[in-house]
Amino acid sequence: MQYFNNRLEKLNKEYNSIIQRKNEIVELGNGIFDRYKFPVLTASHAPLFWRYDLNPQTNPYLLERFGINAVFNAGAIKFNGKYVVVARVEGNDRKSFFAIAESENGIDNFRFWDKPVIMPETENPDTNVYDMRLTQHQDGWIYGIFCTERKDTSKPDDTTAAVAAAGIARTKDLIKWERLNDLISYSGQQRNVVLHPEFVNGKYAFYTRPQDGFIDTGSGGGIAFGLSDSMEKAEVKEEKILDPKIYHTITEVKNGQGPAPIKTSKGWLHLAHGVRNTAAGLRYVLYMFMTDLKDLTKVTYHPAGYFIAPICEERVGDVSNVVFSNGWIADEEGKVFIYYASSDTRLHVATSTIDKLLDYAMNTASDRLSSNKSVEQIISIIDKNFNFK
Ligand code: M1P
Repeated sequence: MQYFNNRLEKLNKEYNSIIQRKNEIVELGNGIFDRYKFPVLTASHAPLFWRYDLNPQTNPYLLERFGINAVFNAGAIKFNGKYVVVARVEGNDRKSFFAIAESENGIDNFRFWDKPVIMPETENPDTNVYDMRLTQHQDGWIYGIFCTERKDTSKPDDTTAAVAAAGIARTKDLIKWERLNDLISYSGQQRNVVLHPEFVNGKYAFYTRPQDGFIDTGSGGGIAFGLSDSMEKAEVKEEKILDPKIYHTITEVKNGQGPAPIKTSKGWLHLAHGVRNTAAGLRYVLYMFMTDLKDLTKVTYHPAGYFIAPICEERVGDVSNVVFSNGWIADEEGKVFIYYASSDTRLHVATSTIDKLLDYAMNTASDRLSSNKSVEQIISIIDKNFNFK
């Protein structure tokens, strides 16, 4: 009993120190956004009462009974005045599930709600669910669109064969979720599907990511846009590529929409991820672009290269050299909280403002697709600085 109590006291102390620690901005940066010293959510943020049987009669050694491997890719929303994220929590058993954590200020003291989300299933049960994008839609519902992954039953002997589709659920309170049919599309599999917050010509609008296989997006493609008459039976008959993958850029292998875009007076601000291959494996970075307020398929600004790439500790984890984002919050004061995960392991926040992000998106040159053109670009900045007195 003494052993049990000592161990519990130490575990509680460690947990509380993580939950209560203050976060702080890492000085200087690039001016576009601020990074923070500590991740906002990690596996260690999972409450002890999720992981341990706390009864000394049934668990005298106080052994962990349900290990949490990682907490990462989170949808985000400002809800009842709190900064709320719906994180992808992955157990030691490799299954992901959704759990909600909230914070008063969006940068620290995130605390999980007592129980993970109970997500109803369709007639075709999910094997694994992850990467929820939250959209507060004009129709009054909060939608969560996520990847549902199932065994590819057409290849029974291949234990790695899987099918990815877009699962859809909606809620009013983030507690009770109504599961709707998965999105029907006609371009193979889907991951990284996001619901646009407004009706478009009376229809629901989706950002999709057509892909030939479970991992590979195949030839062509990119982030696409399509319309559906309803959410109850969501079906996108036609997907129009709005942000294609491009050779020798950060999106050469694949890309995907991040969270739902933010509406500004100058256009819709988008956050997305781009993937390229390297000798060390795939490298995921985040980038931004803007679309026209009226024509959502028209890209108006597309700064070259990445917006956030993994650095330092962020570069290492279960899937190293990855940053991924499926959640951001623009608050009433014009501050933007970008929740990004590093290396499929932990969740961070970066903060900026709408004004700074617009300045970045509208005044950073786009990728002109050759070394020569990049040199022209940097020389134009140098010359302007030399002539500026
Ligand atoms: O492992 C990196 C990411 O891989 C997938 O993203 P994408 O479909 O664009 O390749 C997702 O599984 C994502 O969760 C993961 O972070």
